Amino acid sequence: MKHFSTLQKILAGAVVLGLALTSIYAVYLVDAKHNAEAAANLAAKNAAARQAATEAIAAQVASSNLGKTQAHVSNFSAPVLQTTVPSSLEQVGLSHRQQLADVTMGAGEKAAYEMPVDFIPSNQHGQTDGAPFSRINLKEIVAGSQAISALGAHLSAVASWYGYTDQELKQKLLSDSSLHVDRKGRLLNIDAGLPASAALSTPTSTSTLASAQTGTLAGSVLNAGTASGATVTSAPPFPLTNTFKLHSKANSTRILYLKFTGEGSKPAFSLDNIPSTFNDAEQAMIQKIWQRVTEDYSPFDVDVTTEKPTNFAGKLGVTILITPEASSAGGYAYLNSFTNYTGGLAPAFCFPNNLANSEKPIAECISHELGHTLGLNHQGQLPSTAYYGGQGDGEAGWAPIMGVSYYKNLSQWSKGEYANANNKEDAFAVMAVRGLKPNVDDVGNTIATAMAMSASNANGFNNLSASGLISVPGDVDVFKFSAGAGTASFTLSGALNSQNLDIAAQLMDANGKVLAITLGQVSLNKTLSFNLPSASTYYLNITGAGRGSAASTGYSNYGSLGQYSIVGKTALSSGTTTTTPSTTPTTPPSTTPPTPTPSNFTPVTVTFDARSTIIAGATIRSYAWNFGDSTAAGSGALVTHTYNRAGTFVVVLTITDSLNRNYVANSTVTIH
Ligand SMILES: [Ca+2]
Ligand SMILES: [Ca+2]
Ligand SMILES: [Ca+2]
Ligand SMILES: [Zn+2]
Repeated sequence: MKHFSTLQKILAGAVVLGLALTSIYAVYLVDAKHNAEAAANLAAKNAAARQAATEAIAAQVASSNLGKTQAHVSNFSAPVLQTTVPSSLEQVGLSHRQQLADVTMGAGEKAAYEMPVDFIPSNQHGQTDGAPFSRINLKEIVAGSQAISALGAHLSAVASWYGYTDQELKQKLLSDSSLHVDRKGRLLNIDAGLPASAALSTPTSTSTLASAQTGTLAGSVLNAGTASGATVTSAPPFPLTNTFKLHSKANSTRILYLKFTGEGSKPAFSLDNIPSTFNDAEQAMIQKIWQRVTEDYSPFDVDVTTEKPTNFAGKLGVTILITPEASSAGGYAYLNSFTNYTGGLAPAFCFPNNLANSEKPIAECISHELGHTLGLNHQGQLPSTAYYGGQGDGEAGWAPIMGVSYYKNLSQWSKGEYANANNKEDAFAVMAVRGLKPNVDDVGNTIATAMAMSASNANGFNNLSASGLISVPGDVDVFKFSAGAGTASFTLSGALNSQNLDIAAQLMDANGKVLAITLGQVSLNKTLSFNLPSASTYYLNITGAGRGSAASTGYSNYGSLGQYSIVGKTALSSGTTTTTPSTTPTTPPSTTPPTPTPSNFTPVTVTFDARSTIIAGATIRSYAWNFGDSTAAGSGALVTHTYNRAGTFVVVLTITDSLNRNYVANSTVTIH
């Protein structure tokens, strides 16, 4: 097939020098005039089709007179020929997002989503008495204007149950095609999934290596045959025996149960088509998904758990089922279904097979659907975007959880502060009505109520540590420590996986005078260093920061909440150290296994190699690398980059050729 003869490929590799190997990826470049046809091939709707297309292309390339060797590769993004250089992953994801509103499903298929008739979502006050639903009997689950006409005279009762005026409910139904009314008049959102073609543009756990693995690959690993030979294992954050015993706050009376084990005829979560058992990779992904959802809900007094609850007395909550399903939806949830917890059928679902079977989109889906169960509606943008895709770039690229957050690293709760937001409801106020309240503050907000950091005298230094939670906007956690004269340095880190907190810190003296602040650092995590003038007691304030313009480029501190840890080092203060905290935390310690501190982390240098790239009929003018950690862009066909912290990073390579055409590919790198 002659039209494939101009297909070329980029092989781009990652060689880790040091502790860990990261992902290997390749992308096929497509000559502009054949782009449409090749893109159609590569946008095949499932992995099998994509693999077949890949092999067909590779075979054509191999047999062409260009003499390129075939390389089998397992982790590459769909090629995207750009008309402009992408500034962010957002542009890569744009075409996918535009498909988000297009769930095509028959009424019969939707009927499978219906809850039993006795299920009552709570009303605008969080109550379930006096519901109108027993009087309503519609023919089928419907959306949009069909829903309005089907509800007919019942529309007012349904609207007022949910706290909307008639006009508001009509407007929601007409502007958000995901909003449905079931046969009993109950509202549910049926959300679109992630197209299979987007699968590899989002972080996955399939490209991670355990830090224990020390193998070093020399040279390019991207020659034929070697790419797929690089065995990659996914390290679980916790022992495998704990996979279904994870609790973020076991003693809470509020429950968010992430059910991966199936329900009735709905199979268990599975990546290997063997739903009866969970292999190591599946368990690792479950654990990491739990970490991500836990961070989104960490500000609240709620137990995010993978363990089936057994004691329901006096508890509010909801179960979300994570199960593969043959439909085009990514997930769905009944509005206000977070209510008296009974252990009954799940009113909320995520379908991993329609979420690229990948950690981040599955986790984002879970947090989003749980948001619906807590009363939250979609956050879109006027005039006609149902799901807002966010703004900003790189590590601090931001999206609202109730919009679509697959394509941005940082997902937070929002009150619609971005330009032209169609929904400015205060997410925390809405969730509070359902019974989800912020955690009691763990660390005092003032010098007078400061908590002493843990301190230990080792290696001639005073080693400090602390951890905590920013639980509401404006929460300040003040820590105190004693130190001698000399340099004091601190590393401030958010949750290890998918932090929501953009940390800010101030160092103060005993009089409250500010000595140093974190300012202008690109990372969500921060460092702080200062030469203390004398032996004394000092204070460190931690809070959540905004960044850029909440209207256009960044976010306010509204959703900049979450878990953090601090490690520090100072000169010894007159040979003694303080080890007793001055106050006892009012919140019992979480049963969450401790987050490893950054002090254990050794920077990892990664080599990216795109030297084998050829573009037919043109020469390559430039290579631009966005390493995904908010550091400066790299250039050249062969680059090295040092990651100074653990995390999963989306690496975007943009190539510009001599005809000013731009090509972009991306992959994820996970650093342990
Ligand atoms: Ca998040
Ligand atoms: Ca706090
Ligand atoms: Ca505080
Ligand atoms: Zn939704």
